[in-house]
Amino acid sequence: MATRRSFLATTALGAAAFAAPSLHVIGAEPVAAGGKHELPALPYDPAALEPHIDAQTMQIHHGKHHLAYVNGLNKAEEELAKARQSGDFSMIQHWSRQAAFHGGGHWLHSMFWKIMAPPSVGGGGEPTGELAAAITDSFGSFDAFKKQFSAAAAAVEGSGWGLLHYRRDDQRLIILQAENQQKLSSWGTTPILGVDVWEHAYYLKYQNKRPDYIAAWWNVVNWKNVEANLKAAK
Ligand code: MN3
Repeated sequence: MATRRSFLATTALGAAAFAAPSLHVIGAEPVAAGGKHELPALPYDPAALEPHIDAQTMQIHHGKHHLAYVNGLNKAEEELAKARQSGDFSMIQHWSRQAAFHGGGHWLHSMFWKIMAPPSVGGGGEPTGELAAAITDSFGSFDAFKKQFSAAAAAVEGSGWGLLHYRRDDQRLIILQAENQQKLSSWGTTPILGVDVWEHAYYLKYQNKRPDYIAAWWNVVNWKNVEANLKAAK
């Protein structure tokens, strides 16, 4: 990425792009030289989202769980490269599944950190501008959207995510669930907001009370970055 940034900084077009909201707000950062995926840094201190999300949860979630998805994705891609070299595809089912699971985890967590912010620097409240208009168009009102999203996230069976997607075909926002990191996906849609409802995201502070965690999570949503995601998805 350093190479790309250096390149962009030296061109007029790059200077304009660099001043705009991050081109990589959504999902995973571009892979570094050598083609390996890397754990992105948290954009704030692990304690910054307290009291809504506690520091220890953030440290374990980012430093252990997200890292495991990065490593798992790299491993799956290495094994698929080996299979292409050897011509032995006997494990193709396994490594394809691993690539989807860990790739989904890396992408969604990379988005998740960026769509949150401490309330003191803009987290929480309600969206404005283009995003607010899109939510009203698609769901009737922000309140109706919030209720549907909260209900969908709370009702995910087992581990997964509540996700707001932008669908290019009809320019609408839709709410979907994901089980694990990748099941129940649709096509032609891009997630722009997500809440992680795996137990590792809330168990230390909220125990079994997933709806309480979701209710608190709204206080740290970074609507400016969600709006940037919407613009990037278009
Ligand atoms: Mn997680």
